Amino acid sequence: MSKRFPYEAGPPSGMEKLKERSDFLRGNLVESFAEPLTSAIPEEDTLLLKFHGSYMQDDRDLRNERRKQKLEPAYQFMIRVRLAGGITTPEQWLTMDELSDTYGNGTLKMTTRQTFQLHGVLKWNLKSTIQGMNKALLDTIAACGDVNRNVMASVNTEHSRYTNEVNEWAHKISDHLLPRTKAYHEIWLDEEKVIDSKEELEPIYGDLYLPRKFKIGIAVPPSNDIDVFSQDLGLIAIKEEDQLVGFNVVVGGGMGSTHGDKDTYPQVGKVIGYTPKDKVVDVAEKILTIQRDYGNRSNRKNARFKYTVDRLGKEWILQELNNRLGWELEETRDYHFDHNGDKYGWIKGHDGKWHLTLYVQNGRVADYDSYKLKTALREIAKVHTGDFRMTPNQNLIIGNVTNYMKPKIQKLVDEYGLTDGKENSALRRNSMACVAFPTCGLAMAESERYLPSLIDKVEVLLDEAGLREQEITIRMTGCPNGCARPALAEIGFIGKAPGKYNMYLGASFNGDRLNKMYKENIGEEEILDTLGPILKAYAKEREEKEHFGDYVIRAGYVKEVTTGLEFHD
Ligand code: SRM
Ligand code: SF4
Repeated sequence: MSKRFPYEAGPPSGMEKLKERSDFLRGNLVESFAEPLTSAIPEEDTLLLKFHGSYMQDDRDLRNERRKQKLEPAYQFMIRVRLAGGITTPEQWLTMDELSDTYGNGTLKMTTRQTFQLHGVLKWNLKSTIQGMNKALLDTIAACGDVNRNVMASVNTEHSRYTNEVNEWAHKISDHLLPRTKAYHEIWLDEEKVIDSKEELEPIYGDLYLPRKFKIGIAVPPSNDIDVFSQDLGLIAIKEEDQLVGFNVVVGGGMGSTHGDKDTYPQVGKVIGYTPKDKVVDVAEKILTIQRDYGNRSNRKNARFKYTVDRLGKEWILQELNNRLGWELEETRDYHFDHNGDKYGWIKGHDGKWHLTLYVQNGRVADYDSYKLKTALREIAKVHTGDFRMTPNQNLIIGNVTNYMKPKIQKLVDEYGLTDGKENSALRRNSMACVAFPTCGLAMAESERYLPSLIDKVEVLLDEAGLREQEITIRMTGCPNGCARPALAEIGFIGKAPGKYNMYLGASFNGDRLNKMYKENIGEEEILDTLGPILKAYAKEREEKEHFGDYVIRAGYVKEVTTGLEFHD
């Protein structure tokens, strides 16, 4: 690979070479999926498959048993839908529901970036699954891979006037930054192979795409539900006289790190200016191309835009952006965030339509013994005339319900006992956990399957301290990649080994400050022994309206982290 970019950190990584020879993400995917002798595909193809929205995984619960029986691991595929802004129609919901039963493991996972994932799809069924989605006008292109991922958009229904328009902007940005290769259509949808001129094929990305994944999200203050400071490119909607006028631009956030490697860290994005709304697509493109040209293509652990921004400085990024735009970003406009969680229950939108935010534990839509959530949502989808909105906190909004339909939806909600979470502690309502075991190949500890039972026990401590209704954010991940954005939780847990977690405290309630490690590698007993006294002290000593994350800093439990560079100190 010849020198193509202004910045070279070293020899290109293997992934760069693979992208280059992949013929615009085709690789040998067709042949590998046709191979009948194994339920797996070769490693190189697993890497390219990500750009098509799917990961090869194996059921980790079965690994040891299968090894003993000398069987290959129980290979299966996870598939993620591309869904900017997280809104689907009832018909699309029904399609996903059906596909999860026909080809998946019978559950739907609503992700921390507002989309669906199916787990447990077998190699032989992946194409049919994608074709099934296609019939419902859903696709999975660029849901994963070194490209712009799902663009998030606030679903804060209290400010529905803006969230609807913001959702449209999320779509415009997403569409503009979509890879143009026809590989997806050929491989999965059997469309004729198109011979394009290579220069025209990927005008924004080029054939090497980006050095790493790239994430964009749009927040509508005062809600920071999308965690705007965790995005590679965050946009903060600015309103004037009841109109959306533009966006503040935030660059270089991210959550992932590697245990024990101080060169990797979570980071909060930096606000660099303001763009009028009609120029935001151009701004997004130009920022993405700065990362394309200056990102680290040698070491994937340091390849995210946050490292590019920290290496070059936000002033340099702004200057380069202005040069590429041919005009200058304006001064940052005032904004204020007061929370990064969801608001539950019925809320009336500006146009008189209703939105019901339901609490869905860790985004897993399934039928449980005494809680038939999946069936209930299917029945609602059959009659619902509005939409479904997946929130950035893994919850679900039954959106755009008319006055006429509201009692009908409420009847189904009551019949199935669906919850808006109000009977839970405020801590549980503000909780998130990533998938982790058994599907995630990178998990070091349980997350989604464990956090609910840990919260049961923390709720006892909260009751003792009189804090059941105190809003505190708690998030857990099974490894430091940070898929549930744990570094932005007032109480964060990051898995280290089975049953062991690092515990972090001190992030802000509105998602603008990172937390800091308080205890390393502790199990449940120590977690509870540690948290109990701190919660009690908080209940006794807190100042009026003081949030838990602010209190633990004031009381000296942890130091304030103002930049990710201090995260490991
Ligand atoms: Fe993630 C990798 C699940 C949001 C940072 N993430 C993975 C993989 C694909 C594991 C793998 O590479 O083999 C996980 C699949 C598990 C499974 O079985 O489904 C996975 N990530 C998820 C989801 C499903 C978690 C969830 O419970 O909702 C989220 C899907 C989002 C989506 O719809 O697109 C998810 N991942 C995130 C977020 C949160 C966000 O984007 O707002 C982050 C932190 C933000 C960031 O990117 O900095 C995140 N995931 C990562 C990383 C670390 C990336 C880094 O550069 O630091 C990895 C590992 C990697 O890329 O090498 C990863
Ligand atoms: Fe897997 Fe780690 Fe992401 Fe959790 S944080 S889903 S364990 S990669």
